[in-house]
Amino acid sequence: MTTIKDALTQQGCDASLIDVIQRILSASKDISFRLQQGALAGVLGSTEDENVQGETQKKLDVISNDLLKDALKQSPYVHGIASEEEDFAVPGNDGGQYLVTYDPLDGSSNIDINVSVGTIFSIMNTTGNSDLGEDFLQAGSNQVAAGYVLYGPSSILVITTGQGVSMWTLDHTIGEYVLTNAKVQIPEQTKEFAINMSNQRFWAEPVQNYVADLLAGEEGPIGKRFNMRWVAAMVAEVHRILTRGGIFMYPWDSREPNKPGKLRLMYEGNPMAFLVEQAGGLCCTDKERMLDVQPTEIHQRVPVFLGSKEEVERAASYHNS
Ligand code: AFP
Repeated sequence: MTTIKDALTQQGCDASLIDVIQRILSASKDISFRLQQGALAGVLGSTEDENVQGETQKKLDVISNDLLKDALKQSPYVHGIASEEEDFAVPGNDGGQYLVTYDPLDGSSNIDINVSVGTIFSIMNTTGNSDLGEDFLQAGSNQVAAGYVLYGPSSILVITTGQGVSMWTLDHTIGEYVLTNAKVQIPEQTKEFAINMSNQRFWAEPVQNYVADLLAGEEGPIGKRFNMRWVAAMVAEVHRILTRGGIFMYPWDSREPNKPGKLRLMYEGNPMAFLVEQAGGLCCTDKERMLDVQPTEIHQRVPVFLGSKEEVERAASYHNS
């Protein structure tokens, strides 16, 4: 049986990067178990606290964040950590080579209704910048690895180190991730889109026009009928798209006009963009390729359009016209 360590070694990853990834996976197994225990583990519901995003923290947000942070801080190879649940960058080991960003539990508003959530992670090299916060501000094209663990009916790891995308299912009988798809490819075309339609009146005109044309179906300019999905967990939407194609959008909207979108660049947009591009899809903002965005702050937000190549190109054309 191919282990994740074998696969990463075959992809040319050095032992230090494999150590970091294995620590993330170790924490993910603990998170998976606690989610499966659900109410029995006494971890459902919210805390009394808010994170830097101004969002109420679920108990499992905090638990998952601490599991990942504690695991990574024990690695001699981790230089720093940035998490959705941490206000500032967390120092690791001064001599470490890698910077790790993560969303410990994406989609956590799904926890209490027993719907899929996930851990999203991204790994870059330190630039040697003595200011740790500044060190993280690298374009997504600098990532050396990225992935997520989707905690659904099964727990599935999806990962890339720049040599394509592979999927691994957690076998709880042996406590290991087992290879279940060695080369993930996103279909270039799709008939499925994902967006939170309740925000329709707040979108910019190009998005209103594009989605209206999706809804117009066979009689509209796109000339085919579309289906819609919305799981309210980016990690589940991306997994569906990696599995059968589609387009996922979280655009800017006028509810909070000073924010470019809801999703965060460093631990949602960039890792998902790396995965989607490596699987033959596209990922962009309303202006540029996601992996080209030059970050200005760790928790910055971006509008996100990602998925099947033909459909993302079509959506981008509405912004260019
Ligand atoms: P939570 O982690 O607060 O549940 O937000 C999840 C998320 O960041 C992303 O995973 C979803 O795609 C998106 O927000 C859902 O946003 P809406 O609740 O506005 O639909």
